[in-house]
Amino acid sequence: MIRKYSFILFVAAISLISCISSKKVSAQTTSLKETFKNDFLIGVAINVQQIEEKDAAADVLIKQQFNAVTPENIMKAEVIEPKWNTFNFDLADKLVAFAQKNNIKVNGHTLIWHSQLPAFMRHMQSADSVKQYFENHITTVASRYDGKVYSWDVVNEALNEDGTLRKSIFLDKLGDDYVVEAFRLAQKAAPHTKLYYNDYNIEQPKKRAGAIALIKKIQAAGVRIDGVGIQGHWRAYNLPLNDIEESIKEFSALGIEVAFTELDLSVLPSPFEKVTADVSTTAKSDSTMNPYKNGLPDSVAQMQAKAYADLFKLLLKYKKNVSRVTFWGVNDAQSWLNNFPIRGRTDYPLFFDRNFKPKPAFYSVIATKEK
Ligand code: 9MR
Repeated sequence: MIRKYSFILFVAAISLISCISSKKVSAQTTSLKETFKNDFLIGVAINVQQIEEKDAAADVLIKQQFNAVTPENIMKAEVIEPKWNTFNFDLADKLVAFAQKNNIKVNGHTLIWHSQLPAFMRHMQSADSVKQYFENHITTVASRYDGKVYSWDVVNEALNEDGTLRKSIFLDKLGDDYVVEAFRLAQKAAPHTKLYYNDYNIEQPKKRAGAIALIKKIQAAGVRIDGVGIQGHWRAYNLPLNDIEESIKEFSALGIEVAFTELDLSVLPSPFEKVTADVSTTAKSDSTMNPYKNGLPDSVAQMQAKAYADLFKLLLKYKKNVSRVTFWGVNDAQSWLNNFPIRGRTDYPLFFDRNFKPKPAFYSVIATKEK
């Protein structure tokens, strides 16, 4: 009897060990950054826990899989300059030290954005004050990290869907040229850092045309712009591959790099016909809007794997033009999409699941290189 039970225990222990180690081996044997090392950087957005190395499972993956990081929130204005001319560089300094130690490049996100502004900025009336803030913020932050940050999203999301400039405190108080001026200031403060314009939906024809006009305007002013960041918040079941290809061609023709800066492919139904990453957008939920709260069906995981593989095949075709592909979060649990545009859903947009285990999308993308 005792022998029988010990055998059962033994078998259970062996299968547990092999289960744990097979999970580990599969995560360790293949690495995205190794696989694509001759093609483009592979980045990931990281949060405070991850910067401070307090998230052990994420820490392993970040170091093993990625050679670029973007701070998901901590370099945004409300965090880094919470009070007028009072800067808090603690977390950004930690991020830079973490990246240096692990031979990872940092993309600074972001110097000028209409959203997540410090409270003191939101109701500023005088154009002079906005100008002072604008110059001081860009100069102080960009110069502190010159060369330590590999690239900056100098301006984020300045465009409307029709390609015109978005209404914001900067447009309102500084006028049409504020984007050019942001790049001029960044160029002066950070001569050793690449300068990018970053936005969502700029693969779409109208918004893309607006981005091209903006980039041309910066170039015509004799100001440096090194690249454009297409955010890449898309839906796995509706990936705009043709628009993405057209965008790579058209942006590259301007002599700049193209990066995919915030990639995630949602598998959830959207309450909107058009995709948006505008963080102020919200929608109400109903039972049809959260179909996979108990797990991701294999058919959906496979559909997503195919979409990611199709995307990477295209990016490999244009590897000379594509500088970096950054995922917006380490694993599905971290994704902003669990709360956007409907709060409290369960989305699965990334390569690693809630147990940090690689999903079919991870393997299908690795396979695009295995021929
Ligand atoms: O992922 C970020 C989330 O944690 C923040 O709450 C949100 C607030 O604005 O910003 C998210 O990141 C955004 C990025 O900075 C700019 N493009 C859209 C991203 C997703 O909203």
